[in-house]
Amino acid sequence: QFQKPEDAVKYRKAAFTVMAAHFGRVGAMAQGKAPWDAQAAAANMAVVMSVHQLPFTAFGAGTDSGDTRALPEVWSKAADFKAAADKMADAMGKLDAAVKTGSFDNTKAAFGPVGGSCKACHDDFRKK
Ligand code: ASC
Repeated sequence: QFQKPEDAVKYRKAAFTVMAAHFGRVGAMAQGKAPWDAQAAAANMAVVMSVHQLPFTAFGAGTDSGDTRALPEVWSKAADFKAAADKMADAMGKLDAAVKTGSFDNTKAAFGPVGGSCKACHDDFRKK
């Protein structure tokens, strides 16, 4: 899938970067730091939904060194890493559904669990 390990590292970081940019725009609204705009939230959420699973295709064997903050636990506790990604995907699906209702309150309520799932994975699987 990737020619060289460093290509995989670059790819997953790029995917996380795009995801964080668009998730962050939804988050700013959900947290009251930006005005609620249901259409903008939906547009940003559509990008998030199309990219949030991509990084996890790029943590293959041999991609544990170089320019990465991934901890060895990504590979040594692969089942836990997958469970953490699945938890995020599940929370993300719920946030997407909430955003699609057009309701700020629904979005606000569904946002927290996603942020928590990001943080949980960073705490366990990413260098500080
Ligand atoms: C974000 C983002 C993350 C998470 C994390 C939640 O918006 O880019 O990595 O939320 O900060 O704790």
